[in-house]
Amino acid sequence: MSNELILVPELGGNDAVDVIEIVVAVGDTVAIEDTLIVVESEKATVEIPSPKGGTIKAIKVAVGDSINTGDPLVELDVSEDAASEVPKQPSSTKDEVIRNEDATTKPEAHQSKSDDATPHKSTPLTAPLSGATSQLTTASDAAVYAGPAVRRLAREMGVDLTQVMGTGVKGRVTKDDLKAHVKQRLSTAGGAGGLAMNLPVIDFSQFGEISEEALTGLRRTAAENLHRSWLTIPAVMHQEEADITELEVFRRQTNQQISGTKVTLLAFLVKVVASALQRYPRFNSSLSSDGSTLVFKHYVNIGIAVDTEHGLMVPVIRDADKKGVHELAQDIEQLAEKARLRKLTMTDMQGGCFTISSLGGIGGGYFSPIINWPEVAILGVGRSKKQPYWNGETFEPRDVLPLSLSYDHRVVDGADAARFAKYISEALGDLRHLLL
Ligand code: CAO
Repeated sequence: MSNELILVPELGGNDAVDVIEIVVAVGDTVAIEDTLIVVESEKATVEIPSPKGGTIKAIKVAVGDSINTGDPLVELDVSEDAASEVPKQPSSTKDEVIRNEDATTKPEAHQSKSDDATPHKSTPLTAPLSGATSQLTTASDAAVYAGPAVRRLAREMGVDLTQVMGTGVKGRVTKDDLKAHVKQRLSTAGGAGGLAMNLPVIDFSQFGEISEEALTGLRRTAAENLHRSWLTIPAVMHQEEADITELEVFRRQTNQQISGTKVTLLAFLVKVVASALQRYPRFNSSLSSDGSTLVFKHYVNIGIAVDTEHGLMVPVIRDADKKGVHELAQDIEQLAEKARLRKLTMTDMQGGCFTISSLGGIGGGYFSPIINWPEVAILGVGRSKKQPYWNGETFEPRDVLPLSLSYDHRVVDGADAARFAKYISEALGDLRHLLL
């Protein structure tokens, strides 16, 4: 046994690199080529292996340190036994172990620029030893058999690597394993919430007085659904405006002539969107969960976001395309009332094809609504404003409605979105478009 100071090996570059992970702890026994630390440069993540076997006596670097070739790394009590020890293999038998044939060669840093799922020939297929002291990786994570690129991706995604089933050589966790794990988590109830829970715990009381309120089941479910949509849908927001001056005159006249439920702007919006969904069927579709098929719906059910004191609810107006504006207004009134009294049933909230989120009664202009998965688009409606419009001869005051269309770019192209939004704008501007 002899104490040796292990230095940072040749890293193949002139610049300093940052220590992002320390995968050993004082007292750990390491074999030749076991990873000691992981460093990151602008170009790559690199595992630095031990050149000898032995027991870690001291660690000379910390996470976040900037280090160079030749800097002290660890103090190692080199043992003959440990020096000849076969690197540890999780979930493998001893005769399956793959090791560096030339244990006496100078260790090289193991570089992985993108996907390091396939191990380098001389890379030790070892899991880092237990007892990691890194702030970024938990001790149990460190015992998982995965390369630095996968570890980095797991950190970015907030995934606990110990929960991921490795399908690579000797049970190594690959990027595909990580993606499959995330996909599976997202497809189960609570998956997105689970990811959110990996965020660091912050004690806000250290900055001032606080109080707490537990999220209701409804708000938790909404949060999970919104988080899943946010994470999984590549959404684009398209802005359009509609001149609703004539529509508002017509609506007011209509309300003077009818009794009972008042016809609101939202009822007209539902009517016009129902027509747009029939003309542009991709907006009335859903992507299959494996992303290989588009499911077109031959019915038109439109969800309306309702603000309640218990949180956001989205009841669904069925067969909106078959209903007149007055009947739609009655449906909206009834569903909004049920939502506020918490009397909506599961059936009331299922089967939507497209959602309208109207904030116009409250205020606001353009905003970025989050798509209500498995739908592929949502229309956000702000408050109309009187604006000066040039009619060719003079400016005249017009009621202009801001429309924000978020759409899933995997399903809908930008040009389709522009046509869809333009149609809605034109139809709101002149209801005769519905007849064409
Ligand atoms: N511009 C100008 N005025 C508008 C308007 C708009 N875009 N939208 C509604 N108004 C008017 C209505 O016409 C009505 O005026 P009148 O009394 O003169 O007719 C008044 O504002 C109140 O409308 P309302 O909001 O009560 O009714 P609605 O049918 O337009 O909306 C509902 C019903 C249920 C959608 C609405 O009450 C609601 O809950 N909105 C919030 C939705 C929400 O929270 N979205 C965010 C989801 S993401 O967090």
